[in-house]
Amino acid sequence: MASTVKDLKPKHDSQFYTDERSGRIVSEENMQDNFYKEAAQEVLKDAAIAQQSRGSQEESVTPSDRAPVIMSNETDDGQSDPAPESDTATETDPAPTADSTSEPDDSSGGFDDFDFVEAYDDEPAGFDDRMLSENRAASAIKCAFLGVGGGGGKLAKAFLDLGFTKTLLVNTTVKDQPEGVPSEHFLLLPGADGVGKDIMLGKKVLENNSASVEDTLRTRIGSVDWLFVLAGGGGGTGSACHILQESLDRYLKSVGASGKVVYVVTKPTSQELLNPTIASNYESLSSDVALHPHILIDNEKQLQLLRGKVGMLGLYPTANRNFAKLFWQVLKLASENSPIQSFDSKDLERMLGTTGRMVIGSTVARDVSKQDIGAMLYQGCLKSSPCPNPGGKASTGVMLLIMTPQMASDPDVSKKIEAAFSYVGGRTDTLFSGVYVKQPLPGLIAISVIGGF
Ligand SMILES: Nc1nc2c(ncn2[C@@H]2O[C@H](COP(=O)(O)OP(=O)(O)OP(=O)(O)O)[C@@H](O)[C@H]2O)c(=O)[nH]1
Ligand SMILES: [Mg+2]
Repeated sequence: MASTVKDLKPKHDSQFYTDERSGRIVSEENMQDNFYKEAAQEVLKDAAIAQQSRGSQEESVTPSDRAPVIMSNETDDGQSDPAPESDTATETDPAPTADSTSEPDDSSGGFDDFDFVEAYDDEPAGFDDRMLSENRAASAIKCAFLGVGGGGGKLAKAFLDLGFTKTLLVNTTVKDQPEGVPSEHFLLLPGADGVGKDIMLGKKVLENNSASVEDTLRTRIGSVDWLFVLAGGGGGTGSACHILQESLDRYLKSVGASGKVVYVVTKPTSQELLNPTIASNYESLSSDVALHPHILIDNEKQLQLLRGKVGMLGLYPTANRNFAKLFWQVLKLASENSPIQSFDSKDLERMLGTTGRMVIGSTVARDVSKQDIGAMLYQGCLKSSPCPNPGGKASTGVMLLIMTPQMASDPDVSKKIEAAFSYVGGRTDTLFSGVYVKQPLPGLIAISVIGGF
């Protein structure tokens, strides 16, 4: 078309023109007539050439059918390229049109009869290439970790480092993202660059993005039974985490989970609690999670246990790692068989599902010949626990003992172990216990979890 316009240059005045192709002088009216005729002929000629070059398969395709594709593939000289071939746009597909409301194209003939074929080629529902790989860390239950806010994210990273790949960190800023966390484990929520300890803003941002969190859990974490939500109490983001409860429940339900959301939240240090905002944020979080299964980590107690052993920089990373390893032992031992007494996944699930607060701790008894070993193990677990002391009688308890083969074959030790179980059993309504044999060990190791207060 463009070449036809160039050929028809005005020669005289506005009423007569020379048609340079024929050499004849034509009136303006005739010229316009000829112009449109020639233009139409040119278009038909172009279309015929294009059809030939595309081969016989496209004979039924008219230039107008091709229009949107041609437009998008126009080359510098104004000529149109054939539509590019790709895996998704095959020759049998009607060319995509800009107008989505246009009538369906019947020219595809019988190809619609086979449009089911690709549906069977698809990956099964639920597959997504953003899906995080299965946890490498051994565990009796299928679980995931969701860290909310700066402290929550750092705690979550400690589990990721152990091999719990089903870990996601959610925050309102990238600034307190722990180092060394691959981006696929991080979800940045838009709406604020951190919330500066403003729990109301934290709740607003989390609530506004709850659908995105839910969706990301489904696409990256997928099917798990238990979801551990980790948060630092006192800040504005982590302390707001409970606002996600409804979305988290919906996610767990949608993947057919048999477990629940379990919160792991930290209590600020004594120094931090002097600040009224930190204190009220923490109060708000602890009352939000009170009626859910939860573990409270006492930062003051935890840091006191480490001060003098670890420098300032290493305090939280070491505390986080110690807690993650302790908790992991419980998840892992429940997956192991014992020749003596097993604590199985059902016992673990009963423990984790208990409403209220849980206290987890461990201790080592180097001298197993002592008479009061039962009391020693129980008190030792509480004393060296990162959690605040239990308040009242526990409804559920777990006592796991790990001993060497020598200890396991010593009748004297066996008697004392019985005493240890009855000591703890008397302090909880239901006690689950397990005895595992391993070596080398620094002594008799006890891990206890008591909960329901
Ligand atoms: N155990 C533990 N506690 C931490 C860690 N980092 C921070 N905390 C605690 O968590 C509290 C809240 O801090 P952050 O988690 O950084 O706060 P946030 O949730 O990001 O909230 P904003 O920064 O206000 O948006 C702090 O006052 C600390 O007591 C950590 O690595 N481990
Ligand atoms: Mg923060």
